[in-house]
Amino acid sequence: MGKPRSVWVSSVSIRVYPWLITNFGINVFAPSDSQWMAQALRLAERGLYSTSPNPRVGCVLVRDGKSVGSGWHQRAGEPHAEVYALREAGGAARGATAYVTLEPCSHHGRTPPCAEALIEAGMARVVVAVQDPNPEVAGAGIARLRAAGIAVESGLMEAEARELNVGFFARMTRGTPWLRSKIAMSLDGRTALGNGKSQWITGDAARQDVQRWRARSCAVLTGINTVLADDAQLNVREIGGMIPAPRGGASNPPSPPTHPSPPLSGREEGGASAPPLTRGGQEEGLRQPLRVVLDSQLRIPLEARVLYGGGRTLVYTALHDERKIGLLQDLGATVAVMPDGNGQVDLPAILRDLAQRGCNEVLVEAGSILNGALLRAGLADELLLYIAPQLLGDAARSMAQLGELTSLEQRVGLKWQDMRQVGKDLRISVKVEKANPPQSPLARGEALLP
Ligand code: AOF
Ligand code: ZN
Repeated sequence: MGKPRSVWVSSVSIRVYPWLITNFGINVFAPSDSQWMAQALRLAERGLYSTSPNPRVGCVLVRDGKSVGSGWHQRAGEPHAEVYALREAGGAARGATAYVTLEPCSHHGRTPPCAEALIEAGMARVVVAVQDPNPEVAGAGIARLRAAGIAVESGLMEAEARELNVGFFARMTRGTPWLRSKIAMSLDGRTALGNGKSQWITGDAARQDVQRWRARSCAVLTGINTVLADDAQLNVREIGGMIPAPRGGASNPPSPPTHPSPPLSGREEGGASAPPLTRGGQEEGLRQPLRVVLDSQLRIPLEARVLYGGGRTLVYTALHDERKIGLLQDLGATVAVMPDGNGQVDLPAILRDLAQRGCNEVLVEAGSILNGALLRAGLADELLLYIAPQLLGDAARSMAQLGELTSLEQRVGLKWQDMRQVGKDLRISVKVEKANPPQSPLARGEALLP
Protein backbone atom coordinates (compact mmCIF):
# COMPACT_ATOMS: atom_id res chain seq x y z
CA MET A 1 0.00 0.00 0.00
CA GLY A 2 1.31 3.47 -0.86
CA LYS A 3 1.42 6.53 1.32
CA PRO A 4 -1.95 7.11 3.07
CA ARG A 5 -3.95 9.84 1.44
CA SER A 6 -5.26 12.74 3.49
CA VAL A 7 -8.63 14.34 2.92
CA TRP A 8 -10.48 17.12 4.67
CA VAL A 9 -13.93 16.31 5.96
CA SER A 10 -15.71 18.86 8.07
CA SER A 11 -18.45 16.87 9.76
CA VAL A 12 -17.29 13.29 10.00
CA SER A 13 -17.73 11.85 13.46
CA ILE A 14 -14.53 10.80 15.18
CA ARG A 15 -15.92 7.24 15.37
CA VAL A 16 -15.67 6.67 11.61
CA TYR A 17 -12.02 7.71 11.41
CA PRO A 18 -10.56 4.34 12.44
CA TRP A 19 -12.98 2.62 10.05
CA LEU A 20 -11.82 4.80 7.14
CA ILE A 21 -8.17 4.32 8.00
CA THR A 22 -8.52 0.54 8.35
CA ASN A 23 -10.58 0.03 5.23
CA PHE A 24 -9.27 2.64 2.83
CA GLY A 25 -5.90 3.80 4.18
CA ILE A 26 -7.32 7.32 4.24
CA ASN A 27 -6.36 9.84 6.91
CA VAL A 28 -9.26 12.08 7.78
CA PHE A 29 -8.48 15.27 9.60
CA ALA A 30 -11.10 17.48 11.22
CA PRO A 31 -10.74 21.29 11.20
CA SER A 32 -9.89 21.15 14.91
CA ASP A 33 -7.00 18.79 14.07
CA SER A 34 -5.47 21.36 11.78
CA GLN A 35 -5.98 24.11 14.32
CA TRP A 36 -4.11 22.13 16.98
CA MET A 37 -1.39 21.20 14.54
CA ALA A 38 -1.04 24.87 13.57
CA GLN A 39 -0.61 25.56 17.27
CA ALA A 40 2.10 22.88 17.49
CA LEU A 41 3.84 24.39 14.46
CA ARG A 42 3.83 27.82 16.05
CA LEU A 43 5.44 26.32 19.14
CA ALA A 44 8.01 24.53 16.99
CA GLU A 45 8.89 27.86 15.37
CA ARG A 46 10.02 29.12 18.75
CA GLY A 47 13.05 26.90 18.29
CA LEU A 48 13.98 28.65 15.04
CA TYR A 49 17.19 30.11 16.49
CA SER A 50 18.22 27.44 18.96
CA THR A 51 17.54 23.77 18.15
CA SER A 52 20.13 22.93 15.53
CA PRO A 53 21.54 20.45 14.75
CA ASN A 54 18.20 19.10 15.95
CA PRO A 55 14.95 19.95 14.16
CA ARG A 56 12.38 22.48 15.37
CA VAL A 57 9.51 20.47 16.87
CA GLY A 58 6.32 21.39 18.72
CA CYS A 59 3.73 19.26 20.52
CA VAL A 60 0.24 19.89 21.90
CA LEU A 61 -1.73 17.36 23.98
CA VAL A 62 -5.49 17.72 23.71
CA ARG A 63 -8.22 16.07 25.77
CA ASP A 64 -11.93 16.83 25.54
CA GLY A 65 -11.23 19.70 23.16
CA LYS A 66 -8.79 21.41 25.51
CA SER A 67 -5.03 21.64 25.58
CA VAL A 68 -3.69 19.84 28.64
CA GLY A 69 -0.01 20.27 27.86
CA SER A 70 2.29 21.67 25.24
CA GLY A 71 5.95 22.09 24.56
CA TRP A 72 8.69 22.67 22.03
CA HIS A 73 12.20 21.43 21.59
CA GLN A 74 14.64 24.12 22.57
CA ARG A 75 18.18 22.85 22.31
CA ALA A 76 20.02 19.69 21.35
CA GLY A 77 20.68 17.65 24.47
CA GLU A 78 17.58 18.99 26.18
CA PRO A 79 14.17 17.27 26.33
CA HIS A 80 12.13 16.85 23.19
CA ALA A 81 8.85 18.69 22.61
CA GLU A 82 6.74 15.72 23.74
CA VAL A 83 8.51 15.53 27.10
CA TYR A 84 7.73 19.15 27.97
CA ALA A 85 4.10 18.60 26.95
CA LEU A 86 3.78 15.38 28.98
CA ARG A 87 5.38 16.99 32.02
CA GLU A 88 2.88 19.79 31.87
CA ALA A 89 -0.10 17.47 31.38
CA GLY A 90 0.78 14.98 34.11
CA GLY A 91 -2.11 12.53 34.62
CA ALA A 92 -4.33 14.55 32.27
CA ALA A 93 -2.39 13.09 29.34
CA ARG A 94 -4.22 9.75 29.65
CA GLY A 95 -6.63 9.31 26.75
CA ALA A 96 -5.43 12.49 25.03
CA THR A 97 -4.53 13.16 21.39
CA ALA A 98 -0.96 14.28 20.78
CA TYR A 99 -0.30 16.68 17.89
CA VAL A 100 3.39 16.52 17.00
CA THR A 101 5.06 18.37 14.13
CA LEU A 102 7.61 15.55 13.66
CA GLU A 103 7.24 11.82 14.16
CA PRO A 104 8.03 10.99 17.81
CA CYS A 105 11.47 9.47 18.07
CA SER A 106 12.03 5.78 18.72
CA HIS A 107 15.75 5.82 19.42
CA HIS A 108 17.92 6.49 22.42
CA GLY A 109 19.82 9.59 21.34
CA ARG A 110 20.86 12.27 23.78
CA THR A 111 17.37 11.73 25.24
CA PRO A 112 15.12 8.65 25.62
CA PRO A 113 12.52 7.76 22.95
CA CYS A 114 9.42 9.96 22.90
CA ALA A 115 7.28 7.17 21.40
CA GLU A 116 7.75 5.17 24.62
CA ALA A 117 6.94 8.20 26.74
CA LEU A 118 3.69 8.75 24.81
CA ILE A 119 2.75 5.08 25.18
CA GLU A 120 3.43 5.12 28.91
CA ALA A 121 1.38 8.27 29.33
CA GLY A 122 -1.62 6.48 27.80
CA MET A 123 -2.11 8.46 24.61
CA ALA A 124 -5.25 7.47 22.64
CA ARG A 125 -4.28 9.03 19.33
CA VAL A 126 -1.20 10.66 17.84
CA VAL A 127 -1.36 13.03 14.87
CA VAL A 128 1.98 13.61 13.16
CA ALA A 129 2.76 16.30 10.59
CA VAL A 130 5.69 14.55 8.94
CA GLN A 131 7.78 11.43 9.33
CA ASP A 132 11.24 11.94 10.83
CA PRO A 133 13.85 11.68 8.01
CA ASN A 134 16.52 10.68 10.54
CA PRO A 135 17.42 7.09 9.50
CA GLU A 136 17.51 6.17 13.18
CA VAL A 137 13.77 6.92 13.37
CA ALA A 138 12.28 6.98 9.81
CA GLY A 139 8.89 5.46 10.58
CA ALA A 140 9.98 3.37 13.57
CA GLY A 141 8.41 5.85 16.00
CA ILE A 142 5.04 5.61 14.27
CA ALA A 143 5.32 1.81 14.06
CA ARG A 144 6.10 1.59 17.78
CA LEU A 145 3.03 3.69 18.66
CA ARG A 146 0.78 1.60 16.41
CA ALA A 147 2.17 -1.63 17.86
CA ALA A 148 1.06 -0.34 21.26
CA GLY A 149 -2.50 0.07 19.93
CA ILE A 150 -2.43 3.84 19.50
CA ALA A 151 -4.24 5.34 16.48
CA VAL A 152 -1.61 7.25 14.51
CA GLU A 153 -2.25 9.54 11.55
CA SER A 154 0.47 11.27 9.62
CA GLY A 155 0.62 13.97 6.95
CA LEU A 156 -1.36 16.82 8.50
CA MET A 157 0.28 20.13 7.44
CA GLU A 158 3.22 18.18 6.17
CA ALA A 159 4.45 20.90 3.79
CA GLU A 160 4.63 23.48 6.57
CA ALA A 161 6.42 21.06 8.90
CA ARG A 162 8.98 20.21 6.22
CA GLU A 163 9.55 23.86 5.38
CA LEU A 164 10.23 24.72 9.00
CA ASN A 165 13.00 22.13 9.01
CA VAL A 166 14.13 22.48 5.41
CA GLY A 167 17.78 22.23 6.46
CA PHE A 168 17.31 19.21 8.72
CA PHE A 169 15.48 17.38 5.91
CA ALA A 170 18.23 18.29 3.43
CA ARG A 171 20.98 17.07 5.75
CA MET A 172 19.19 13.83 6.63
CA THR A 173 18.02 12.91 3.13
CA ARG A 174 20.90 14.01 0.88
CA GLY A 175 23.81 14.53 3.29
CA THR A 176 24.26 18.24 2.55
CA PRO A 177 22.84 21.36 4.20
CA TRP A 178 20.17 23.62 2.71
CA LEU A 179 22.07 26.35 0.89
CA ARG A 180 20.43 29.76 0.87
CA SER A 181 22.24 32.61 -0.89
CA LYS A 182 21.46 36.09 0.33
CA ILE A 183 21.97 38.76 -2.29
CA ALA A 184 21.44 42.50 -1.84
CA MET A 185 20.93 44.13 -5.20
CA SER A 186 19.45 46.93 -7.24
CA LEU A 187 16.28 46.52 -9.27
CA ASP A 188 18.47 45.84 -12.31
CA GLY A 189 20.10 42.91 -10.50
CA ARG A 190 23.41 44.61 -9.70
CA THR A 191 25.23 43.97 -6.44
CA ALA A 192 28.12 46.46 -6.59
CA LEU A 193 29.50 49.18 -8.81
CA GLY A 194 32.18 48.29 -11.31
CA ASN A 195 34.77 49.58 -8.81
CA GLY A 196 33.45 47.23 -6.13
CA LYS A 197 31.54 49.79 -4.05
CA SER A 198 28.43 48.22 -2.56
CA GLN A 199 27.90 49.72 0.89
CA TRP A 200 25.03 50.17 1.13
CA ILE A 201 22.61 49.27 -1.61
CA THR A 202 19.81 48.08 0.65
CA GLY A 203 18.57 49.95 3.72
CA ASP A 204 18.79 49.42 7.49
CA ALA A 205 15.64 47.32 7.75
CA ALA A 206 16.88 44.87 5.13
CA ARG A 207 20.26 44.56 6.80
CA GLN A 208 18.56 43.98 10.15
CA ASP A 209 16.42 41.30 8.53
CA VAL A 210 19.57 39.55 7.29
CA GLN A 211 20.74 39.29 10.90
CA ARG A 212 17.76 37.05 11.64
CA TRP A 213 18.52 34.78 8.70
CA ARG A 214 22.07 34.54 9.98
CA ALA A 215 20.78 33.76 13.46
CA ARG A 216 18.65 30.84 12.25
CA SER A 217 21.50 29.40 10.14
CA CYS A 218 24.07 26.92 11.40
CA ALA A 219 26.72 28.51 9.22
CA VAL A 220 27.33 31.69 7.23
CA LEU A 221 29.52 31.03 4.23
CA THR A 222 31.53 33.52 2.22
CA GLY A 223 34.43 33.69 -0.23
CA ILE A 224 37.86 35.21 0.27
CA ASN A 225 37.11 38.00 -2.20
CA THR A 226 34.25 39.19 -0.01
CA VAL A 227 36.45 38.97 3.09
CA LEU A 228 39.14 41.06 1.36
CA ALA A 229 36.64 43.60 0.01
CA ASP A 230 34.24 44.07 2.93
CA ASP A 231 36.11 42.69 5.96
CA ALA A 232 32.78 41.70 7.45
CA GLN A 233 32.60 40.00 10.85
CA LEU A 234 29.73 37.77 9.74
CA ASN A 235 28.32 37.18 13.20
CA VAL A 236 24.92 37.90 14.66
CA ARG A 237 24.92 41.19 16.47
CA GLU A 238 22.25 43.56 15.34
CA ILE A 239 18.97 41.94 16.15
CA GLY A 240 18.14 44.78 18.49
CA GLY A 241 19.45 43.06 21.61
CA MET A 242 16.96 40.29 20.95
CA ILE A 243 17.74 36.71 21.76
CA PRO A 244 15.74 33.49 21.59
CA ALA A 245 13.17 32.98 24.32
CA PRO A 246 14.74 31.80 27.58
CA ARG A 247 14.93 28.21 28.76
CA GLY A 248 11.87 26.52 30.25
CA GLY A 249 8.75 24.81 28.94
CA ALA A 250 6.28 26.63 26.79
CA SER A 251 3.15 27.76 28.50
CA ASN A 252 -0.16 26.18 27.68
CA PRO A 253 -1.38 27.48 24.35
CA PRO A 254 -4.83 29.04 24.26
CA SER A 255 -7.83 27.12 22.94
CA PRO A 256 -7.81 26.67 19.19
CA PRO A 257 -8.86 29.74 17.24
CA THR A 258 -12.31 29.65 15.70
CA HIS A 259 -10.79 30.20 12.27
CA PRO A 260 -7.87 28.17 11.03
CA SER A 261 -4.58 29.98 11.40
CA PRO A 262 -2.95 31.45 8.32
CA PRO A 263 -0.57 28.98 6.71
CA LEU A 264 2.90 29.06 8.14
CA SER A 265 5.60 29.83 5.70
CA GLY A 266 8.28 28.61 8.08
CA ARG A 267 10.37 31.53 7.02
CA GLU A 268 8.90 34.47 8.82
CA GLU A 269 11.42 37.08 9.83
CA GLY A 270 9.59 39.77 11.69
CA GLY A 271 6.29 38.78 10.12
CA ALA A 272 3.09 37.83 11.87
CA SER A 273 4.26 34.35 12.83
CA ALA A 274 7.84 35.23 13.70
CA PRO A 275 8.93 33.32 16.78
CA PRO A 276 8.75 35.31 19.97
CA LEU A 277 12.04 36.85 20.91
CA THR A 278 12.79 38.42 24.21
CA ARG A 279 14.69 41.63 24.66
CA GLY A 280 17.54 41.79 27.05
CA GLY A 281 21.25 41.54 27.44
CA GLN A 282 21.24 37.84 28.28
CA GLU A 283 24.07 36.45 26.20
CA GLU A 284 23.02 32.87 26.98
CA GLY A 285 20.96 31.54 24.11
CA LEU A 286 22.50 33.76 21.46
CA ARG A 287 23.84 31.08 19.17
CA GLN A 288 26.48 32.32 16.76
CA PRO A 289 26.57 30.56 13.39
CA LEU A 290 29.80 28.97 12.30
CA ARG A 291 31.61 31.39 9.96
CA VAL A 292 32.91 29.62 6.89
CA VAL A 293 35.43 31.14 4.47
CA LEU A 294 36.34 29.55 1.14
CA ASP A 295 39.91 30.52 0.47
CA SER A 296 41.65 28.27 -2.04
CA GLN A 297 45.04 30.00 -1.79
CA LEU A 298 44.92 30.96 1.91
CA ARG A 299 44.93 34.68 1.18
CA ILE A 300 43.01 35.54 4.33
CA PRO A 301 44.82 38.27 6.33
CA LEU A 302 45.47 37.42 9.98
CA GLU A 303 43.72 40.70 10.86
CA ALA A 304 40.49 39.78 9.04
CA ARG A 305 37.54 40.54 11.29
CA VAL A 306 35.92 37.22 10.47
CA LEU A 307 38.62 35.57 12.59
CA TYR A 308 37.63 37.53 15.69
CA GLY A 309 34.55 38.36 17.73
CA GLY A 310 31.80 35.95 18.63
CA GLY A 311 31.58 32.57 16.96
CA ARG A 312 33.88 29.98 15.49
CA THR A 313 35.54 30.29 12.09
CA LEU A 314 36.25 27.49 9.62
CA VAL A 315 38.48 28.12 6.61
CA TYR A 316 38.41 25.73 3.66
CA THR A 317 41.46 25.85 1.46
CA ALA A 318 43.13 23.93 -1.33
CA LEU A 319 46.63 24.81 -0.12
CA HIS A 320 48.73 22.66 2.22
CA ASP A 321 50.50 25.68 3.73
CA GLU A 322 51.36 24.39 7.19
CA ARG A 323 52.78 27.72 8.36
CA LYS A 324 49.70 29.78 7.49
CA ILE A 325 47.42 27.03 8.70
CA GLY A 326 49.23 27.04 12.04
CA LEU A 327 48.89 30.83 12.36
CA LEU A 328 45.16 30.61 11.68
CA GLN A 329 44.77 27.80 14.18
CA ASP A 330 46.61 29.90 16.77
CA LEU A 331 43.87 32.46 16.32
CA GLY A 332 41.28 29.77 17.10
CA ALA A 333 40.17 29.06 13.53
CA THR A 334 39.71 25.57 12.14
CA VAL A 335 41.32 24.96 8.76
CA ALA A 336 40.29 22.13 6.44
CA VAL A 337 42.26 21.38 3.28
CA MET A 338 39.81 20.20 0.66
CA PRO A 339 41.15 20.61 -2.86
CA ASP A 340 39.42 19.61 -6.07
CA GLY A 341 41.47 18.58 -9.10
CA ASN A 342 41.96 22.20 -10.25
CA GLY A 343 43.68 23.77 -7.26
CA GLN A 344 40.36 25.12 -6.01
CA VAL A 345 38.31 24.11 -3.02
CA ASP A 346 35.96 21.20 -3.65
CA LEU A 347 32.45 22.63 -3.19
CA PRO A 348 30.44 19.37 -3.02
CA ALA A 349 32.96 17.90 -0.56
CA ILE A 350 32.75 21.04 1.58
CA LEU A 351 28.97 20.80 1.75
CA ARG A 352 29.15 17.15 2.79
CA ASP A 353 31.70 18.11 5.42
CA LEU A 354 29.45 20.87 6.75
CA ALA A 355 26.57 18.39 7.02
CA GLN A 356 28.81 16.04 8.96
CA ARG A 357 29.53 18.91 11.30
CA GLY A 358 25.76 19.15 11.91
CA CYS A 359 24.93 22.10 9.66
CA ASN A 360 21.29 22.18 8.57
CA GLU A 361 20.93 25.64 7.02
CA VAL A 362 23.81 27.56 5.48
CA LEU A 363 23.47 31.21 4.54
CA VAL A 364 25.78 32.23 1.73
CA GLU A 365 26.81 35.88 1.86
CA ALA A 366 29.19 36.20 -1.01
CA GLY A 367 29.82 37.97 -4.29
CA SER A 368 28.88 37.14 -7.84
CA ILE A 369 31.75 34.67 -8.36
CA LEU A 370 30.84 32.28 -5.55
CA ASN A 371 27.11 32.75 -6.12
CA GLY A 372 27.62 31.91 -9.78
CA ALA A 373 29.79 28.88 -8.98
CA LEU A 374 27.18 27.49 -6.58
CA LEU A 375 24.36 28.01 -9.07
CA ARG A 376 26.32 26.53 -11.95
CA ALA A 377 27.20 23.49 -9.89
CA GLY A 378 23.53 23.04 -8.97
CA LEU A 379 24.37 23.45 -5.27
CA ALA A 380 22.32 26.54 -4.37
CA ASP A 381 18.84 25.70 -3.09
CA GLU A 382 17.34 29.11 -2.47
CA LEU A 383 18.03 32.77 -3.20
CA LEU A 384 17.08 35.40 -0.67
CA LEU A 385 17.04 38.59 -2.68
CA TYR A 386 16.87 42.06 -1.15
CA ILE A 387 16.02 44.45 -3.93
CA ALA A 388 16.57 48.19 -3.57
CA PRO A 389 14.55 50.58 -5.74
CA GLN A 390 17.47 51.90 -7.74
CA LEU A 391 19.35 51.16 -10.95
CA LEU A 392 23.12 50.73 -10.99
CA GLY A 393 23.63 50.30 -14.69
CA ASP A 394 25.27 47.67 -16.82
CA ALA A 395 28.85 48.47 -15.78
CA ALA A 396 27.94 47.36 -12.25
CA ARG A 397 28.50 43.79 -11.03
CA SER A 398 25.89 41.12 -11.59
CA MET A 399 24.33 39.00 -8.87
CA ALA A 400 25.85 35.74 -10.11
CA GLN A 401 28.47 35.04 -12.76
CA LEU A 402 26.86 32.34 -14.83
CA GLY A 403 29.00 32.73 -17.92
CA GLU A 404 27.39 33.21 -21.29
CA LEU A 405 24.36 31.06 -21.90
CA THR A 406 23.81 30.14 -25.52
CA SER A 407 20.49 28.40 -25.23
CA LEU A 408 17.50 28.90 -22.99
CA GLU A 409 17.82 25.32 -21.77
CA GLN A 410 20.88 26.51 -19.84
CA ARG A 411 18.98 29.02 -17.75
CA VAL A 412 18.57 28.61 -14.01
CA GLY A 413 14.92 27.90 -13.29
CA LEU A 414 13.47 29.43 -10.16
CA LYS A 415 10.24 29.08 -8.22
CA TRP A 416 8.66 31.99 -6.37
CA GLN A 417 8.55 31.32 -2.65
CA ASP A 418 7.83 34.50 -0.76
CA MET A 419 7.72 38.19 -1.46
CA ARG A 420 7.35 41.16 0.85
CA GLN A 421 8.52 44.69 1.53
CA VAL A 422 11.22 45.17 4.17
CA GLY A 423 11.65 48.84 4.95
CA LYS A 424 12.16 50.59 1.64
CA ASP A 425 13.34 47.43 -0.09
CA LEU A 426 11.68 44.30 -1.42
CA ARG A 427 12.58 40.83 -0.21
CA ILE A 428 11.97 38.02 -2.65
CA SER A 429 12.79 34.46 -1.90
CA VAL A 430 12.99 31.89 -4.70
CA LYS A 431 13.81 28.22 -4.73
CA VAL A 432 16.19 26.93 -7.37
CA GLU A 433 14.71 24.31 -9.71
CA LYS A 434 17.04 21.33 -9.61
CA ALA A 435 15.55 19.27 -12.45
CA ASN A 436 17.67 20.96 -15.12
CA PRO A 437 21.01 21.95 -13.64
CA PRO A 438 22.47 24.79 -15.69
CA GLN A 439 25.02 23.73 -18.26
CA SER A 440 26.73 26.93 -19.23
CA PRO A 441 30.14 26.51 -20.88
CA LEU A 442 31.68 27.61 -17.60
CA ALA A 443 30.02 24.78 -15.72
CA ARG A 444 32.29 22.35 -17.52
CA GLY A 445 35.44 22.63 -15.46
CA GLU A 446 36.45 26.29 -15.77
CA ALA A 447 36.19 26.94 -12.08
CA LEU A 448 36.04 30.55 -11.05
CA LEU A 449 36.26 30.15 -7.34
CA PRO A 450 38.19 32.40 -5.03
C1 AOF B 1 11.12 14.08 18.75
N1 AOF B 1 10.79 15.24 19.35
O1 AOF B 1 11.20 17.36 19.87
C2 AOF B 1 12.73 16.28 18.46
C3 AOF B 1 13.03 15.06 17.78
O2 AOF B 1 19.93 13.56 20.36
P1 AOF B 1 18.49 13.62 20.64
O3 AOF B 1 18.03 12.62 21.67
O4 AOF B 1 18.01 15.01 20.97
O5 AOF B 1 17.75 13.19 19.29
C4 AOF B 1 17.80 14.00 18.17
C5 AOF B 1 16.95 13.40 17.08
O6 AOF B 1 15.61 13.24 17.55
C6 AOF B 1 16.86 14.29 15.86
O7 AOF B 1 17.87 14.02 14.93
C7 AOF B 1 15.50 13.91 15.32
O8 AOF B 1 15.56 12.70 14.61
C8 AOF B 1 14.70 13.70 16.59
N2 AOF B 1 14.13 14.99 17.01
N3 AOF B 1 12.21 14.02 17.94
O9 AOF B 1 10.44 13.07 18.95
C9 AOF B 1 11.54 16.34 19.26
N4 AOF B 1 13.54 17.36 18.37
ZN1 ZN C 1 11.93 12.43 20.89
